[in-house]
Amino acid sequence: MKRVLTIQDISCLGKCSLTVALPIISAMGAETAIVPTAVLSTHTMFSNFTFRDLTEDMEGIKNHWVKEGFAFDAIYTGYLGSKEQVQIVSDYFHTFRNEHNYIVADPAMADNGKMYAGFSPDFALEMAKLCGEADIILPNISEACFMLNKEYVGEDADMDQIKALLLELGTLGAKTVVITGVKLGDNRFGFMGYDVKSKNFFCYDTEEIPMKSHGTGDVFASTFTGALMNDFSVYDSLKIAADYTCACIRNTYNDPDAVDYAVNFEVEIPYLLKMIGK
Ligand code: PXL
Repeated sequence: MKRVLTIQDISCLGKCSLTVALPIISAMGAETAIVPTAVLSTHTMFSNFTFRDLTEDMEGIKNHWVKEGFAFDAIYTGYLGSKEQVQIVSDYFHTFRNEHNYIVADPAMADNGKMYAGFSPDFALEMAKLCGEADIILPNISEACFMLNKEYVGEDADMDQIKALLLELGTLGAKTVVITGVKLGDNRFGFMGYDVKSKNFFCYDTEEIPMKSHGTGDVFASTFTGALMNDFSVYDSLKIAADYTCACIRNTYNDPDAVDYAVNFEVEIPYLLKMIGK
């Protein structure tokens, strides 16, 4: 069985980060090891959330695993709580990178042109360095702009603006750079990417559901990592992630009882498994 290491927070209630990554990657048939970076009562869109920083535990976990000789088929990082944690995650990359594994970095830190609570723009520059050490990066438009220290281009950025961002992201060091949440025509929505070595751009779109929700970036990145672990190519894994994320948003949009802080990813897991032939 393939083994994924995912490094991100536990938001105890809120259906994001580890409470999304664990069920999705497990359902897709890969073992998931975790390094929790912090424990929060909820994600940071709620007011007055608690936050327990777990930085102190991160090195000890790594050192124990080195002694045990553990290896990972993918390392997937999401929300990190501080610049110090970014540095420790970089050490994880150096320690566990090998010729066969994938390093996937989702620089979860901003949306709609604004950094999440508690982050300042200089955090994004640190995150950009970490993204340079990954194989594949998955920022949204806001995160791409913050990492490049550029003015926010807006959610309606056109393909030329996104291509310019991708070219610049491509200089950071990752092999494949992808921007998620891109408008790709009337009522179409998806991702655009750039393969640095071949200099090829690519994109894929799904129906645009007129609803913004929380945790969709985590659903996308977890599904992408899970699909890679099922031996799909990078592009096919991105497509599977886009189709599943779209289904989750659609389901939530059509559910009058849905919560307003996350998507109904649970009920679409059978669809996801069908897409990957399980
Ligand atoms: O979904 C990304 C995410 C992860 N973790 C925490 C968050 C968010 C988004 O707001 O607040 C703690």
